[in-house]
Amino acid sequence: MSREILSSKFAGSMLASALGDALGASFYRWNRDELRYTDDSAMALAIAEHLIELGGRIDSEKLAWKFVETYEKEPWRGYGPGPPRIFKLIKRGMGPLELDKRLYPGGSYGNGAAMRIAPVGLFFYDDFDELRLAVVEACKPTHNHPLAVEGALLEAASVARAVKLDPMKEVDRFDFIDYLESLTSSEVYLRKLKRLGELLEEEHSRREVVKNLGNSVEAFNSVPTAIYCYLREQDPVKAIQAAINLRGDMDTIACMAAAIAGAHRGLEAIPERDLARLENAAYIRGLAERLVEIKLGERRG
Ligand code: RVK
Ligand code: MG
Repeated sequence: MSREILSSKFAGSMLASALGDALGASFYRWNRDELRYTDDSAMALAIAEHLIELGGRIDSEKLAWKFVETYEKEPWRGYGPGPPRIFKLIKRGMGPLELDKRLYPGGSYGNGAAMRIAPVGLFFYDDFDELRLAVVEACKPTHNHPLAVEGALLEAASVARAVKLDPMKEVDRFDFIDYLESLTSSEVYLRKLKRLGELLEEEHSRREVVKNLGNSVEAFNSVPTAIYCYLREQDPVKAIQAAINLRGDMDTIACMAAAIAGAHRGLEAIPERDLARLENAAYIRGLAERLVEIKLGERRG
């Protein structure tokens, strides 16, 4: 793949996911001129900055502190209930890892790990073993339930797979689902991956899609839904619209669906007029480009 295409895919994924997050979050707001993203993108950008600072590695302890710093700068971004409580415990010296296990039995299975994982999927797109290790590290500060980690792995692996696709061609949906099935062992994800393949075969009502795949904050009720929206539409803006139509935790589902679609189609698939309204778009694009430079060995962290 040419450098130009890789660069377009990294930028396309990070900007589309922030756009999906912001459009999903602005749905109920009267002022839709300004597109403001939420905790999903704030944390994804923190991971991207962390990868850049460490020259292409994830260190879970340092990342936990990075999340604390990111939260303290902008606590109003709309975080889920768990992370702010975890950040307080870390500040009190109780951490910095796996404190979600004090809040939820077995740790959190919220979608908060999957929603922020796209930069990991991009950076490790060509090495699945590295990707898997980096996903586990990126989950440790806040989401240690196996279903959260598996959801984050499925999202990251989807982004990675999409980077490898020809931006001008349609994805083979069933090949994509087979690949994801080969990565997961848990009953709920296997069942939902199978079901989403069936749902893609014909038109279904919103109610039926939500009933089968879910649209709520648990990883297993949103990651398969995001993959469904991507595979159905394949274009970032249409995938975002499909996710918003499902309501529920639509900012996060749109964010995750668009991260995959943007990695497939690249920056060119995102309309300029939307990017012009997205806060920090130039900064996000710059981060994506620095990730490419580190990936290609053009610069160190
Ligand atoms: C508003 C039982 C569990 C659980 C477990 C449930 C923000 C809890 C973000 C918990 C994201 C919720 C979204 C979210 C999620 C998790 N047993 N219930 N073991 N583990 N839950 O608090 O960062 O939007 O009801 O870790 O994953 O943008 O409150 O939050 O879309 O899942 O919230 O889990 O964020 P948390 P999160
Ligand atoms: Mg959010």
